[in-house]
Formats: sequence, structure tokens, C-alpha cells
Amino acid sequence: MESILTNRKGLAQEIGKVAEVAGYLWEKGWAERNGGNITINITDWIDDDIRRLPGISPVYRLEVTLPLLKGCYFYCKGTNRRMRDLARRPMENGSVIRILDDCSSYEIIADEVVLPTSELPSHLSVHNYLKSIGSNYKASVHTHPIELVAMSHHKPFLEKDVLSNLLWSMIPETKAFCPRGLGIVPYQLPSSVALAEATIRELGDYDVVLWEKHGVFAVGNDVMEAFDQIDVLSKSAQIYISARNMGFIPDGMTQEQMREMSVAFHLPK
Ligand code: 2HA
Ligand code: ZN
Repeated sequence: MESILTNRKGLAQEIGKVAEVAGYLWEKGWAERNGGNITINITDWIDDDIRRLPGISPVYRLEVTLPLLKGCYFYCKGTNRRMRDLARRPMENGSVIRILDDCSSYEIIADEVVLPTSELPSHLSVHNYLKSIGSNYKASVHTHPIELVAMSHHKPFLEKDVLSNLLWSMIPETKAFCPRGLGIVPYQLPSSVALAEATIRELGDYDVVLWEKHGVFAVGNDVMEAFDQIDVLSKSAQIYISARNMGFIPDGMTQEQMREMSVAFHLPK
């Protein structure tokens, strides 16, 4: 079947990365059933021929107005679709949408009429926010990492920067590769406006936020970078839990060792 990706190397590469990451999310056990979402701003890879493509769906209302996304294009995971299926067939389990000129509606342009995730307004609100602060980030990823979600069931871990410091101290790489740490969003109903707003507030200071008793939401230049940040935090969580399972509380790197890391790697915190 003819695909929007045919003969478009840059676009095919971006969607290829989404499929690769979707496979990792499934393999890691972070994406049961239809769990998780990925939305990528692909506007930079859109050529004039794509701009001229007609919509293949009705026009859908977004229920939010996103002035900075006028005429932007997104690849979105489909609602109720499984990450493990998206990994093999990204254009059958997700679609490309165009934000229309009123900034509050969209249409699907390719490849098939796969309705985007129910979290689309939240993900797009994040992309609108990222543009508003001049960020080049193009990817947003939501997933359910087992150990990090488990840790979010313990109130003391939800105090500001407690988990960031704990996870950073488990292995030096975590601070180097997730230098802004882990923001915390208290429990909110999935897909709710309140959850999106609280997430956006935390993204001012963090690239990854933990949704209490639910999952994580990460942003990055591309989907691989967003995934890597979740992955290093998850690795630290597993080290902490392994130590606890062996019957001791891990020492963690000292504050001095962490400061030394920040200086050596020119880290912001
Ligand atoms: O869309 O994980 O929280 C699937 C989800 C929603
Ligand atoms: Zn979820």
C-alpha cells in the first residue's frame, strides 16, 4: 500500500524510531494492553506535497485551542492500539494528523483513519507549551515503568526532588543522562485536563515526570532521547529495589560525589 513514508527518508526514519521505541516499551513490560502513548511533532519533515494532501477523515474538535500548533503535523499512536502492534506496523496503529487553521481542530491525512489516542489534547497541549518556551523537543512519551510506578505508591518519595536525588545516587550515569531529574505529579484522573496542566507545570523544571500510581511522561528532542531518560531512571529504581531485596538500604553516592559529577559533566543541577 502507498504510504506517506514512501520516498520520504527523514519522515520514515522518525516513524521508524517510534516503532523501535514502542517495541522496547513492550519488551520491558511497561506497555500492557493499550497502555502508553507516543506523539511526535513531525512538522519539520513535512514537504509541500504532504501539505497539499486532503484530509481522509472528518474534522475532529480538540476541545482546546493551541495557537502555536497551527498547520503543524503530528504522528500519534491510535486510541486503543497496542504498543506491541505499533512496533511492527506503525502506520496501521497510528496516524499522521494536521492541526487546522482554527488551532482547535484536526484531520487525519495518512495512512489510514486510525483515531489518535484519547490523550491527544493533553499531548498536544504539551507540544504547544514546548513551542511557547522555544524548546526544540519534538517527542512526548507516556508509559508505565513497573519499578517507578511502584515507588510512586510511597508518599515520602513524592516530596520534591526526593526521588531525583535517590535515583541519581544509585549509579553515576543517571545524573549525567537525566540531568534535570524526575518531576512529580500527584494522582489525577488519566486523560484529564488537570493531569495535563500539572504535567506542563512540572515540565518547566524536568524532562521526565512521574504520575503518582500511574506512569511517567517524558519529552525529548526525539522519541529515542525521551525513552533513554525514562530507561536510566528505571535502571536506578531497579538497583535501589535490588538492594532492598537483598535486605539492606543502599548507601547511594554521596552528595560530594554527585557534585563532582555535575561539575565534570557540566550538569544544570
Ligand atoms: O492511553 O496509558 O494513561 C493509554 C494510557 C493512558
Ligand atoms: Zn497510562
